[in-house]
Amino acid sequence: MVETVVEFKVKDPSLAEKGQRQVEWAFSHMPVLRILKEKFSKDQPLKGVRIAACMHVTKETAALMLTLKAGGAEIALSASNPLSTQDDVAAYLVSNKISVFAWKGMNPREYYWAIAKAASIKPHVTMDDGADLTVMIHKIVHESSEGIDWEIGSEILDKKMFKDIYGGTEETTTGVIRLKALYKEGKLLFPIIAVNDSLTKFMFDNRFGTGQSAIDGILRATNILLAGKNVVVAGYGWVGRGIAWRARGMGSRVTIVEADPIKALEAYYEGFNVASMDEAAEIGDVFITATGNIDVIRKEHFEKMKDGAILANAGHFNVEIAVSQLEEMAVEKKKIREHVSLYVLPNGKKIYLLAEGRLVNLVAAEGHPSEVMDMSFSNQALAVKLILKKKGRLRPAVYRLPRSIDERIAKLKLKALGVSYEKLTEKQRKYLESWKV
Ligand code: RBV
Repeated sequence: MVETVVEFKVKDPSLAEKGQRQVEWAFSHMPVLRILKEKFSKDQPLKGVRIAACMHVTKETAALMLTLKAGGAEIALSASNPLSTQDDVAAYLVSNKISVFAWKGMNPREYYWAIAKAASIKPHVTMDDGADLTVMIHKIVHESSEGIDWEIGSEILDKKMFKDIYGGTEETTTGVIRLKALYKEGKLLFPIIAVNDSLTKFMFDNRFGTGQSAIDGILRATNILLAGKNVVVAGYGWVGRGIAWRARGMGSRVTIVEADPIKALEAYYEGFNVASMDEAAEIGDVFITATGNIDVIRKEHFEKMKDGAILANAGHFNVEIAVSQLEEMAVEKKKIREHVSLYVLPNGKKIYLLAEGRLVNLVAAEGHPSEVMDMSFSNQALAVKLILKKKGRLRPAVYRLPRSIDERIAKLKLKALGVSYEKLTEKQRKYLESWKV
């Protein structure tokens, strides 16, 4: 037998055994993905397909990668955040002949180098969380010569490597926004399936997943008592909603800051305090951003904050809290716990920043629980299968998965949970369809 050797760069390959136990734990909570893995093993729908993936290297992502591999795919994986990699999991994937370029604590150059290495597999399919991989590929093909990603990517990549791409998938809201912008500019090169936009993704992962994991990250980083605290949540999309409801459940007084008047009104009638960031800055003990936008908390807000305010971000990029402004204002900065940095302002006030303003749930905790990632990553696996089925027949645009896939995943999940749902009788179904003019 010929052994295939895969190229990789991880922190420590000897962590593989520990990683294996983590991945088995994740799989044991991912019944839908387990069913798909078995089916993929049998049918080999991804045989000979090369996938370049840029995802958080977690135990759940490992379960997805092993599912794709079971279906016959060849995979190269890089991290989608410099701090979110679980090093033991990365090692375990390498021991399974998956090409991984990821370790916790990469610097920006290493981060983009790793993405370029994953892209150099000459992919048929791309899989992204935040669109850094897809954007790098577009910069190489369009020869845009802009930014650190192009600079590093162009040392390793060549536009010819990307002529066989059938399509790509995108996991998260921010990535979908970026790719839709590329499409609008007329620059999108291949079809993208916005996995984020599946109902069985965003209603569960974004809401219950982030709702729990962001709080988990804040608690692991600080060990504060949430009961009685004034918690300010910026953004009342699916992520903000999840965080707000969970913080309320822990006994916090929750204030929502929202720029969309309809969402602000919704938050108000759901019983939350609603305020501008200017107002909220003065009352908050803990601030959590979940907007997808830049400078949501900035200089004028830091100036108004109470002594001891704690800041965390749950959005994909580290742009929501204006960290560089905080750095400029501070007269002193020091790390006081693993994921807590103290900034002292000229007036002596202390502000604590968690996880450097990066995704607190993936940096200070383990990301979303496996149970919700089960549905997100089942959507990913089926999206890859769909890209192959439709190969050459989808024009470059951003697509959603069909409703039938959402329903299939929901049904499998309900079955695994042992929950029955109601079936309409023929008479009921006809009744609903009988309203005509
Ligand atoms: N996310 N992945 C995990 N445990 O692997 N946790 C969160 C995990 C994803 C989630 O789907 C979200 O859309 C994205 O991270 C934000 O980067």
